[in-house]
Amino acid sequence: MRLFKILLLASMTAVLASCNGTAKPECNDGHQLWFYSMDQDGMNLSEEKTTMAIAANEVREYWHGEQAVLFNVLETKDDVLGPEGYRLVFGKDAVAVDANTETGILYGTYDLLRRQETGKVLKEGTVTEVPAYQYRVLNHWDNPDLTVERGYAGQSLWKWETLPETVLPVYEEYARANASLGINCTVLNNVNADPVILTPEYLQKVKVLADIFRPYGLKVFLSINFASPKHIGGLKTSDPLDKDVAEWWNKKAAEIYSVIPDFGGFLVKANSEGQSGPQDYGRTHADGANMLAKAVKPFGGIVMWRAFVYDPQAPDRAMQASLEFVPFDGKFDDNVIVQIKNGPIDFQPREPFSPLFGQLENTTVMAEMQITQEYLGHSNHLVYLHPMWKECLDADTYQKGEGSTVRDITTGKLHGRPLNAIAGVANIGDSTNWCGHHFAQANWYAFGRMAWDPELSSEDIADEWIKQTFTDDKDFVDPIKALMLESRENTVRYEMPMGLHHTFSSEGHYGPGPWEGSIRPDWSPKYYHKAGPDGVGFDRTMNGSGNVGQYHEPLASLYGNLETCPEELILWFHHLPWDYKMKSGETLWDTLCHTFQQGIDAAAGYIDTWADVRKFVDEQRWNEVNVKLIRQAKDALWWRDATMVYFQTFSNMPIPEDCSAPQYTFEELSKVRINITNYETPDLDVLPEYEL
Ligand code: GCW
Repeated sequence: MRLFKILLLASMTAVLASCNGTAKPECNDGHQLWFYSMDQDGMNLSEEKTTMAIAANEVREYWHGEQAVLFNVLETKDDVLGPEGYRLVFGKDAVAVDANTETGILYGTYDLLRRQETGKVLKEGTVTEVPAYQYRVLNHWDNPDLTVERGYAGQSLWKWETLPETVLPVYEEYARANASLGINCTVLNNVNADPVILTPEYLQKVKVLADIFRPYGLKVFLSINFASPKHIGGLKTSDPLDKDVAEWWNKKAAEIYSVIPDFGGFLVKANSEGQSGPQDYGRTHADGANMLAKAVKPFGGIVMWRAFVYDPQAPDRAMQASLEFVPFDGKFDDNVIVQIKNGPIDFQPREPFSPLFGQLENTTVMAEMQITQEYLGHSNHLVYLHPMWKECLDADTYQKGEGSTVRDITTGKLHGRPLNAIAGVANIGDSTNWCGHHFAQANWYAFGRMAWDPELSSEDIADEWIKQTFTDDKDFVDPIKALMLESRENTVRYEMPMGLHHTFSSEGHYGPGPWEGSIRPDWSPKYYHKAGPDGVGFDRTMNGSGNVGQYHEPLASLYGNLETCPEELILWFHHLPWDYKMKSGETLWDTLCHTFQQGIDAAAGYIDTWADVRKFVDEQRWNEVNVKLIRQAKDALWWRDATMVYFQTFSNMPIPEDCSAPQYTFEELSKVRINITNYETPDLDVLPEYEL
């Protein structure tokens, strides 16, 4: 029937016609990001590229206040402010921006302009701001061939083939956008790293970017391939305990720093998903990380060593990182940070926090969040991710008793550690609007603001972003903010409610494929949902895999006990019969159906909300978002149909009457192929058609 009907002809025409339309004054391609309210006529970047000149230019071009703005690089250093903090001192005739460094002045300038655009300029008083994290890092999963792993916004921003000669304006625009948020580090290339990045030829290209970014306070890092000594160094081995290998890395580090004196250091994915690592030579994560750490140490560099490891033979992937890393707690050099994904599996719409945060007591650890929406509808779905990240940072690990949050562990506060960092996997590409979906810009924005101040609320960040990106009219801000704030929870509802996880189709992790098998058991959805005639869910209690035991008490008991396990994670930790009675008195089956339905209804409601605010938005952005909202609502139906009609083959229970009826059968849905290559977002017309 309708499965592959070409959809949305009407709306597509609207998009094409948008810029000729007369309904709204201006077209807007979204390129101006959150600077839109401020520089609708195009970005006026400073001609002189020093930090102070850039800050002065921003004030000259965009400050409309009556007061004069004074920059004050403090002669006597202020211990509170450190190298990046600033103080805004508001007075009747002047606003002073005080900082120890020029970078601090620049950050203060962007704060001042943000206040202007969001109505938060003070008449009088002082604001002091110091970043909570020292390293606020974007991770780009960009490849030399311009593809972006899990990128849904076009190709890589870095045009390696035309660097170092050709310098595109977006390089500087990118630096400015990051500086406006306080993001101060960028890892340019994919963690699945091509060794070519460390060749002299590529280092010259990297240097050009580093030079452009420097006045904006943005430092460059590189992901390295652990086997580089073999691939590009002509050595027979990459064994970290081999003298020649260590020497090769020492020399390579010296070479990099001679080209890029403020180079940040290395990010490493080792012995994970086929990447080489120290275990190839019978060595440990600590051996590998420390060898690299020693190479960059003389230059002030650091090593971010990822803990994203898992093993196809392991009975529970959620336990693997802890099993591999806890034995080396306390064995890492002081310029190594172990980089841990927020959850123990892989950026699912909801995971509990990774137990490794609580388990490593003598190791510096950082959190890795995913800004790109690999598992949350790519750049087709509107999902505001800050609530998901904050859920992790606010989680209490009980490492040193109550109050040991992931936030306080990773900011260094809990242990008084000087080195601290946070990373986000970028959602940026060369598409005109940077992120593929106009609302995905909010996630880049929110990551930056969170990295500066992890205590900011999701609501305040959304409020700021909306006012700068669209309008500060209350009739737009209120409904759109409410929509954004609900959107993550709602995606959980229509994709994987109640602790279900990894029920994706292997085709690009876009749509559902809960029935799929795989060459590797841990790449198959069945490994995670364990649906069968007896029920559904992963038993991670002490009678099951024992994963709950990796959490400190009282969490081990809380999660392990059916009475106390939060229902939003119940199928993450427990395997339950289909007719299990939930606290509400409903069966598990009915609750699953109703939760999906809530997600479906809310996603359909976004379309109405967007229609209601149409008059506030230019035609181009309104249309482009509208097309995607329609797809999102259809995808919600697709997810429910696929998951529940497949589960029905085991439960034999009916979809409750107060839920909408599935539009396809299991046979029809299991034949859907969306053929995504190169990690792109699928074309809308290859997705199953749905009636809304
Ligand atoms: O989320 C998974 C992705 C891989 C990614 C890997 C990782 C860069 O599916 O594409 O590889 O995680 O984080 O290393």
